[in-house]
Amino acid sequence: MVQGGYGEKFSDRPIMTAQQYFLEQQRQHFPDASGEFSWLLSGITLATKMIQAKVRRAGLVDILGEQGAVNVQGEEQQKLDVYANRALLHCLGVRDSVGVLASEENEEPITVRSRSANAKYAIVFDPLDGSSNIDVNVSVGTIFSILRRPESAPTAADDGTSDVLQPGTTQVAAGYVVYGSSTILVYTTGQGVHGFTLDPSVGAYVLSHENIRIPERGKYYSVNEAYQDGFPPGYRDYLDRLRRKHYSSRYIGSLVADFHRTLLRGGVFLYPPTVDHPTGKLRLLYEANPIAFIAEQAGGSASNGTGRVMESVPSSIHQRTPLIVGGRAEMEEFARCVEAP
Ligand code: AHM
Ligand code: MG
Repeated sequence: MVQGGYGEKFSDRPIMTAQQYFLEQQRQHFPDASGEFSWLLSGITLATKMIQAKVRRAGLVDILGEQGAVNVQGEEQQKLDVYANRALLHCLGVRDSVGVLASEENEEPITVRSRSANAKYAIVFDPLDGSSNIDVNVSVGTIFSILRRPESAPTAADDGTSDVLQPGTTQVAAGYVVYGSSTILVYTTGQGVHGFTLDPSVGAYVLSHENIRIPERGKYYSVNEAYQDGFPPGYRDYLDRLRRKHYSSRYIGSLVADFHRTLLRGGVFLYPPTVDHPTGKLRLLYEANPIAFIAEQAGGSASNGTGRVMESVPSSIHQRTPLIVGGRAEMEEFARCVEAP
């Protein structure tokens, strides 16, 4: 799956940067597109390069630890959370096609451009997912989802909320970046899932994983088993069945990293309802929906415990949801155990 390479010897395949790939895909699938969408995506690549540069220097510069504030979720903000949020707001806020930005770190959406005809998109994001892992050198990431703003006329009370309260099925693009052993950007615009590894020596995301497909069956399940006694019975039964089939387990505690492994190696990731989080912990708009879009585009699926995650109609920006996402075999078994036992 890994493409070409250009170490000592250039491969025959041309080096393809993320930017070139966006433009190429647009030319192929939307020949009349203006190119503004690719320009918008370049805001994400720029911001995530800035974030990864800070992550790579964590421990050397004063960026580790708590900021001293609590975010809208009631969680301690880390300095890197705050930096990552600012980088994305800055890099995306200056793109003309962006009208609204909504972040895990901000209570309300931010309208950067009122109803200008060009400002067609709303972007929701988790600037730094897995923050509890920052201080201990474990992978963290950024997750984003891009929506087209509805064309209906704005109301007086319109603060951008209606722009982002859309089901995941309306996403135009979604992706994530994992700041792991290398930095990788994975995204979809509904034309398959593609991965680009950051080459730090040239500062470019280079195509490394074209058309990723999630294996039909994997060998890992990924869940926080410490909460198992509080899972609904169907989930406990499901995990028992996987264990009887000799699945092994992996859990990092950073959704992006746990999902990235699941995407490449197969298996299933679950964050079920728990005693502390009866409606699940993960956020529908900027965690579950983008991950679900990528999983579906790679041949897998994602459930909220009762049906397809992307069909959930959101009623608030920071709404939580259970999330079960994985390959075909594991999701079919999940449907038999939990969705329609
Ligand atoms: P965050 O966005 O504040 O970092 O929280 C979300 C994270 C996910 O990355 C991860 O899957 C989950 O929380 C881990 O939660 P837990 O520690 O309860 O297992
Ligand atoms: Mg998160």
